[in-house]
Amino acid sequence: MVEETFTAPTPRDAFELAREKYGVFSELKLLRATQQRDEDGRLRAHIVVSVPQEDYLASIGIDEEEELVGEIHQLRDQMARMKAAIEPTPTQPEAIDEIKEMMRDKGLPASWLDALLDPLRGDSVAEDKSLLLSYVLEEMDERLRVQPENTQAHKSLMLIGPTGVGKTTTLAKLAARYTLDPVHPRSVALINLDTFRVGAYEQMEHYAATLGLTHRKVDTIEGFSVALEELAGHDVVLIDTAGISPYDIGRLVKTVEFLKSLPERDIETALVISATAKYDDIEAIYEHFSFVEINSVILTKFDETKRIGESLGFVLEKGLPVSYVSTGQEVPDDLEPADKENLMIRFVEELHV
Ligand SMILES: Nc1nc2c(ncn2[C@@H]2O[C@H](COP(=O)(O)OP(=O)(O)OP(=O)(O)O)[C@@H](O)[C@H]2O)c(=O)[nH]1
Ligand SMILES: [Mg+2]
Repeated sequence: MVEETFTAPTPRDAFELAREKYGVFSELKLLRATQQRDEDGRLRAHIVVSVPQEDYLASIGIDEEEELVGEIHQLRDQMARMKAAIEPTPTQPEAIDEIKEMMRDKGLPASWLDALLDPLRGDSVAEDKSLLLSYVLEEMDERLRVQPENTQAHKSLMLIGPTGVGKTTTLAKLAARYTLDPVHPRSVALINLDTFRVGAYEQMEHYAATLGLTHRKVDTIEGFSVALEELAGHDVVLIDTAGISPYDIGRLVKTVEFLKSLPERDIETALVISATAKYDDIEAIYEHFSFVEINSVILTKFDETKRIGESLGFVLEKGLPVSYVSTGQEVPDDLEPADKENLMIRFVEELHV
């Protein structure tokens, strides 16, 4: 109900005005009536009647539905204001989290970043993105290990790793590098332990023939021992192995048997990893070879990725030194001894991609 006032010379006239306005069917109730003289001394009656809301709205040209919609809008606005007052205003993500996300995006492992950056929370440096970025890069630079190339070492080096990462190609590049070293050319021999893949021996035979190198195909542990004995007079013996997929336990067991069969011999092992691989996959491979002592990591396919952070993150986290980096398919040109500065420059360049 809505209260409305009508004014006329007498209360009866005033009520008549109400009746005229609302008609006889509207349920009007007289609430109050007063009589006063106006400025001219005439008597004026004021009556207040209660009018049903729908009749009142109709009299001013609003139908009930419109009114309801109006009310709903009002309520919605009110609720939005209340919600805004209750909800905390979203805070800016912390600089630490932004840097972590950026570095994770570039492939660095989350656990390594957490361990490095979380202790800084609350510190004023944690608010400064460029400071944090330099801190991460400095730490990477400090922890990244490379194995300097020893051009005079007398050694046996075995390459192990997953299928197709470039073990045989890298072996050929290394063979050429050692053989053709202008200062200390060394005599190199090759051993192929890959008895699994069709064409593996022919692939090595091709490289050996090109470089004029002695090579041996070995199927058994005894044969391995004999081959090493026979080739002991060479400065460097490079040993190729079958690529091992994380699901091929048979090949893994055989490769490990070869390695463990000669405990008295000093065979260096290099794990060959493609820089195109994802961190989790690299870690799975590493776990696979966990019972082999890995002396260094050779990173291949640097030319095929813009995200070397995955493989750098892996060597950082495991504390493994990188010995060589392969940058293409060309034998022998596309191989470089690992250089910390070059690795860091490449990583920093990728931050802008
Ligand atoms: N783009 C690029 N390709 C490479 C690189 N290293 C090797 N490859 C190519 O990768 C392919 C596989 O190379 P392989 O040397 O046969 O690899 P593998 O690890 O011996 O393979 P399996 O013996 O089958 O396990 C070949 O086509 C190589 O030319 C590299 O650094 N960059
Ligand atoms: Mg191979």
